[in-house]
Amino acid sequence: MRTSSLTIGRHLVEQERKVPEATGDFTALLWDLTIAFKIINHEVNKAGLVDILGWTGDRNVHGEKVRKLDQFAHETIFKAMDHGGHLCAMASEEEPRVMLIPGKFKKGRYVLLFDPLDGSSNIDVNVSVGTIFSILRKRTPGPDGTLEDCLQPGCEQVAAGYCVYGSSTIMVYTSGHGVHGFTLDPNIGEFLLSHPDIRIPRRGGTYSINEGYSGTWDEPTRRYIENLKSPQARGGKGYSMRYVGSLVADFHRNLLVGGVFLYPATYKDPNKPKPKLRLLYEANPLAFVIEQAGGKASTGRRRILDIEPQSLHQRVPLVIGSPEEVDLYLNYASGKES
Ligand code: AHM
Ligand code: MG
Repeated sequence: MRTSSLTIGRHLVEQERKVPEATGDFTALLWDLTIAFKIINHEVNKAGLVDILGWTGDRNVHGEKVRKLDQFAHETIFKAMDHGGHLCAMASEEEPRVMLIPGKFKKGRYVLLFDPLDGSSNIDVNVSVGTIFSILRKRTPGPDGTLEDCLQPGCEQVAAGYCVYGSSTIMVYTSGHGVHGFTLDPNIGEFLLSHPDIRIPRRGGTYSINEGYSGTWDEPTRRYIENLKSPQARGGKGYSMRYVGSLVADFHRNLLVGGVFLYPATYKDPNKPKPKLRLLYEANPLAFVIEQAGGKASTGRRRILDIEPQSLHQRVPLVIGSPEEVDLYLNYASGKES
């Protein structure tokens, strides 16, 4: 049975009416994005039937092998968004430089940053993957977007969210007025409001971390996780560990039921901390969503949304989820708890 017949299109228009100075540009931008999500969803669902699994033979800016579906998702978003007249530039996890809007199209006043297919190492084995996006307002003069327009702290985001291509396809977004989730009804091809005004529980019974790397964690992280695993944790109720390996899927579960996701820096070399997740395409958009839902996001030392980005593909440690779970980690990180 359908729980709501409010389409994302109508929801966006209703949100727009609340902002007297809105031009409709931003609404149209988000609408265009939902079209890209539907196209990617269609292709992800065909994986295995058509020749879209496996590698392209190239490596991306991070030195990772590029999967065909990663490339497809990247191109789909670029092509869906380059001609709407709303954007002045885009940047993608799969592309080393800022991507400008082709000269033949009108330029707009927004910048789109995206991870086209997060968790893509899971594609070939039918585990959920997703797209993550972040929208900023242009702040430099001139028609074309610049690197400076992309390198804004996360607290400047106008909107952010993600789409999970999972057992059902769900898009979650915030434009600074709460967090809303829309499930794709495949029968009518529309995203329908299924999760209005999502609030993350203040505590949760789940932690998500790649425990295979425990030998490379710093001391506070090791002690924090040990504490979660003790039978006395959470007043004796204990924690469950859940780690899909797709940030977007792990994040979505914790957002709905409460919990914490951690990807700390790893220390194979004690002098060289190595974080993995990208500030602009992963940490910032999910931090905006979690804070709007009542949660927290930190590197362990500072709030994610306060970081001034230094480069397009900067990586950061990430601890994100229920506010009291993140606070507990921060107590360990600052030495208040040991
Ligand atoms: P990707 O954007 O290239 O897919 O990489 C990010 C992914 C996250 O989705 C996930 O949380 C993490 O990498 C998994 O990494 P690991 O296999 O090291 O645990
Ligand atoms: Mg990713």
